[in-house]
Amino acid sequence: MCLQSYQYCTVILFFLCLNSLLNARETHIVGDTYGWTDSTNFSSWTAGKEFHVGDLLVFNYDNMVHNVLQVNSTAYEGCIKDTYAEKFDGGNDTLLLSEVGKYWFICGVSDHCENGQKLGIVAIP
Ligand SMILES: [Cu+2]
Repeated sequence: MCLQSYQYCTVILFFLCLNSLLNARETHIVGDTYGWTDSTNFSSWTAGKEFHVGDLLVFNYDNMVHNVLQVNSTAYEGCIKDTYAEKFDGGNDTLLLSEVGKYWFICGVSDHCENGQKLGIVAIP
């Protein structure tokens, strides 16, 4: 009985290790080679992708023309630019998906958000 449960634990541990190897941190370049622009369709960019806790999001853009605002769902839907939680304007910004949940980003410049420069993702375990 004792031995059996030990073996059971070993098997569980093995699969946990395998699982964490398979879920190794992934880096997602937002918009791929197009980057974070107002002419990229981010709904099609996210289609079919999985975002996991521990993954990185990289926003590449011309910081004279764009920025990245991390916002809530209301600001995302309505392109509200003055209630952001975080603002990035480096032009090459890396963001860690540190917890499970939804993440929303918009560009705060001009009417870029209204024109579709917005990104909503869900990070899963
Ligand atoms: Cu922009």
